[in-house]
Amino acid sequence: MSLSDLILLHAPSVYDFRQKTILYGPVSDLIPPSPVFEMYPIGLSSIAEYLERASYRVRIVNLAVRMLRDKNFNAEEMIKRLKAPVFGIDLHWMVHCHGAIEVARLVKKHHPQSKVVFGGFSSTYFYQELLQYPEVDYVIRGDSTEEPFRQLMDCIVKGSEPEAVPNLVWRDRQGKIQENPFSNVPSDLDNLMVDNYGGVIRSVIRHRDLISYIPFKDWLRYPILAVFLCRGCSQNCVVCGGSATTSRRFYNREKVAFWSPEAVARNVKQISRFSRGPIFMLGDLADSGEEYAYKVLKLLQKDRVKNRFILELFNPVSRDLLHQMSLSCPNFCLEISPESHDPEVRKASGRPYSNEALEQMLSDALDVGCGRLDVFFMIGLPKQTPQSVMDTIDYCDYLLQKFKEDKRLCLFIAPLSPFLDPGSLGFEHPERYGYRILFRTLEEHRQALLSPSWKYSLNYETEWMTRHQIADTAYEAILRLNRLKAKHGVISRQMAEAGERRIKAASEMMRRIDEIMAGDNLEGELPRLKAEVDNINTFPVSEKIQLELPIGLIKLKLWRPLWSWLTNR
Ligand code: B12
Ligand code: SF4
Repeated sequence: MSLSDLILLHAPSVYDFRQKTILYGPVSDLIPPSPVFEMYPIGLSSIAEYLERASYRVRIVNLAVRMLRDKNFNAEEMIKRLKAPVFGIDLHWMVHCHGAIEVARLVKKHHPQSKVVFGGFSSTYFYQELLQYPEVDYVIRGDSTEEPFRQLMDCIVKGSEPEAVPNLVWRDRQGKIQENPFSNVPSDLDNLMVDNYGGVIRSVIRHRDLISYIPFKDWLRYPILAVFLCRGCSQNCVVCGGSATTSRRFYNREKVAFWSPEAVARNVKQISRFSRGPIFMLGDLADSGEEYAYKVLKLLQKDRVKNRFILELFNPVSRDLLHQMSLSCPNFCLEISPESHDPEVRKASGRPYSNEALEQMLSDALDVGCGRLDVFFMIGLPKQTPQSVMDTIDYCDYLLQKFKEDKRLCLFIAPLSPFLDPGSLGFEHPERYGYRILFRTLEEHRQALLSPSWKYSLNYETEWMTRHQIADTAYEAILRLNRLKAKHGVISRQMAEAGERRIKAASEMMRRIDEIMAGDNLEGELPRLKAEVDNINTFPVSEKIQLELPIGLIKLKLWRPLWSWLTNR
C-alpha cells in the first residue's frame, strides 16, 4: 500500500542539467534559488494542506533540490520508488517547461496506471498544447486550484468521470479533450492556507524526508518563508505574466482577492512559532488601500513576533505608512522596483511614478528606521537602450551620493530573463510595446532552454536592443554597479572582487560560446567547455549574499509544530 494519495513533484528547469553544458548567466541573481530554479510554487504546500484537511495524504518531493544537493542522486530511481495513484507536477513558471515534461515522462514510464496532473500559470496558459503530450492526463487551470484538485481526487478515487470538476481540462475515455467551465476563482481566501506550513511539517515528519520539502538549496542555512497577502495583482507591468490584465484574460480573475488582515497575522504567528528566519510578505500592503495596510500592521504590532520582515511596495507610499511599518516590523526590509531611472521607460513598462516620488519615499523610509532598502532595476524594457541602462547606473551613483553612502540602501540590476512571461502585455501585444517574440509555443520554449548560453534562451528582443545587446549590456551594467558599490563603500572589497571575477569569467565564456556556435563543430567543441562552464555557474553570487538578512544561530524550531500536532491528535 502506498503512503501517499498524491505526490507533488517539482522538476528542475532543464531535467538533465547535470549532463548538459549550459552557461546560465544572471537569470536568478536576485532571488534565493539558483538558475536551476529549484524553488517550487508555494501553492504546492497550499494544495497539500487543503487536501490533507480533506483526509488525503499528500507528499511533496522537490526533485530539483535533491538533484542540486547531491550529484549522485538518481531522480529516475526515486520516481520509480515513489508510489501513488496521482502525481501532480507544477508547470507554474515557464522556466520549468523542459524539466516538468521530462519528469512527467518518467512518471508514466514507471507508473503507467497513475494519473498525471499539471497546474500553475504556464500550464493554464498552455493547457491545450500540454494535453497534446500523452503523459499529461489533466490540467487544472487558474491561480487557485485547491478545491478543484480535491474534487478531482474524489473522482479518481471513485473512478468516476470528472465532468463536474471546475477549471479542469482532461481527456475522456474516448480520448477527446474536455474543457470544464473555468469557474473556481475564489474571492474569499481565508479557507486557504489555514495551517499552511504546519501541514507541510507534519508531512515531512510522516515521510521522514526533510530534504524533499526544502524550497531551495540553501534554505536550511537561510530559512526565509513567505506570507501571502493576495491572489492576483492590481498592477499592469508590461513584462509580467501575473498582471491585472493577464489575470483577467488567462486566469479568469476579475479582481484581486486579499486574505483578511486577521488571516495574514495568523499566518505570520504560525511561522514565528517554528522559524526565526525572515518573513517575506508577498504583495503590496498598500495595494488594497491604506486602511487594509494599517489593519495588518496594527495586528502585527500587537503580536510582536521577532522575525525580520521583508515588505514590498509597487508604488511609493506616505511617510506615515512607512512609520507604521517600522513600529510593527522593527528593522524591516523594504523592496521597490522602479525598473529604470528614466520615468519614460518606467511609464512604458507600466509603473508611472516620478523620480521625485521615489526619492521622497527612499528618504522617508531611511528616516523612519527601515533596516534595509532594496531597489531593483531591470534590463530589457520598452524604450530602453544600452545607453539608458548605463544612465541607470549613473543614477545609482547619484542615489548613493544623495543618501550619503547609507549602507542600508541596496541597489540591484538584472536582465529580464530568460523569458518575457507568456500572457504578459508585452508577449501578447509585442508591436504595441516594441517587443519581438522569438518563441511562441511550449515546445519552442523547451528547446530554447537547452541552448548553450542564456543569451539564446531569451524569448524576446526589443526594438531598442537585440539579444546580444541585452546580454552584453547586462554584464556591463552589473559590473559597473558592482564597482560603484565598492567605490561608495557599501560592499566590501572582497565581495566586489568576487562579483567582478564572476561577471568577467561569464562574459568571456559567453563570447567563446558565441564563437563555437558560429563555427560548424558545436557538438564536438561544446562538451569540452563543460567543466569550466559548470565552475562559472557555481561562483558565489555576491548580489544574493547582499540580499540575505542576518539571522541568529537557531533558525528553526521544528519540534514545536511536532509537539502541538502530537498533543492535538
Ligand atoms: C511570489 C512570487 C515569486 C516568489 C516565489 C514564491 C513561491 N515559492 O511560490 C519568488 C520571488 C521567489 C519568485 C521567483 C520567480 N518568479 Co515569481 N512570482 C511571484 C508572484 C508575485 C506571486 C505568486 C503567488 O502569489 N502565488 C500564490 C500562491 C499561493 O499560489 P501559486 O504558488 O501560484 O500556486 C497556485 C496555482 O498557481 C496552482 N499551481 C501551482 N503549482 C501547481 C501544480 C499543480 C499540479 C496544480 C494542479 C496547480 C498548481 O495552484 C496553486 C494553489 O492554488 C507572481 C505574480 C503574480 N501576480 O501572481 C510572480 C510570477 C509567478 N513569477 C514569475 C517568474 C518569471 C519568476 C522567476 C522565473 C523570475 C526569475 N527569472 O528569477 C522566478 C522563479 C523561481 C523558481 N522557481 O526557482 C512570473 C511567472 C510567469 C510565467 N508564466 O513563467 C510571475 C507570474 C510574474 C513575475 N514575472 O514575477 N516569484
Ligand atoms: S510585476 Fe507588476 S503586475 Fe506583476 S505581480 Fe509585480 S506588481 Fe503585479
